[in-house]
Amino acid sequence: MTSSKYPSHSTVIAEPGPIDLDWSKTALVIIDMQRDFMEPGGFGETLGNDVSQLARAIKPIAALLGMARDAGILVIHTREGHLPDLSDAPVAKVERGAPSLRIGDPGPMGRILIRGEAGHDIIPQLYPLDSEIVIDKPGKGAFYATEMGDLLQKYGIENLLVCGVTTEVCVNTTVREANDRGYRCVVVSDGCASYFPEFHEMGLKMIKAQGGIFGWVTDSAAILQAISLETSKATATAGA
Ligand code: TIU
Repeated sequence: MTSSKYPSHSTVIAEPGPIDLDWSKTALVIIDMQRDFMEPGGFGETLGNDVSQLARAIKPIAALLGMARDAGILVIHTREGHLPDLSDAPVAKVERGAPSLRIGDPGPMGRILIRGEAGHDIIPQLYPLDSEIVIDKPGKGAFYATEMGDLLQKYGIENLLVCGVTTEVCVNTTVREANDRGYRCVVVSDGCASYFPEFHEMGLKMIKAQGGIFGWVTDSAAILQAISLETSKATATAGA
């Protein structure tokens, strides 16, 4: 937190219960909001998916991103993708299923899911600032074969606000990896989306069930409200 206009911590209404977040120890993690998943002609569509299902997550994430930038909360973007020579792409992943184009094949946005190609880039609406961290990951989880763990330690992060796509694949995998490493994960329901609405619902339920077996689930309004409520309280106290 670099701005005194925002509180140092807030209680966020969530399921299975409220959670108090120290914003200086919290990072906003935006998973794989890449053209390859969000736009026609990319990896998501080559797998047979209706990519329009994911667009609903953009606005809520943009609101959180604006808040985080304003408040000085650490922002981490991730991108799933592979090196041009595919040396970090397991054959078992490349050969999976019957996509119309495989990882590495040339598509309308460049080679499918390859670093440096247009399709691999983050969508313009949520484009990272030069100052923000971008983690390139070869897997579904943000910790596997990346610098994620070291970075979170370096910044003293204990809590993750997680959003992005898709709910049941890269968001869930990342939350499970983070939970095992001791991070409190708060997943933003309207900031996540899936090609399968029923998987989105169940993906969120799995996280918050059993007393929050992997973490908490909230929505973007609850986070924004928690911050603004605390801000107005602080303003009222300062003015009293
Ligand atoms: N296919 C699908 O739902 N997701 C992925 O392959 N990667 C991410 O979730 N980012």
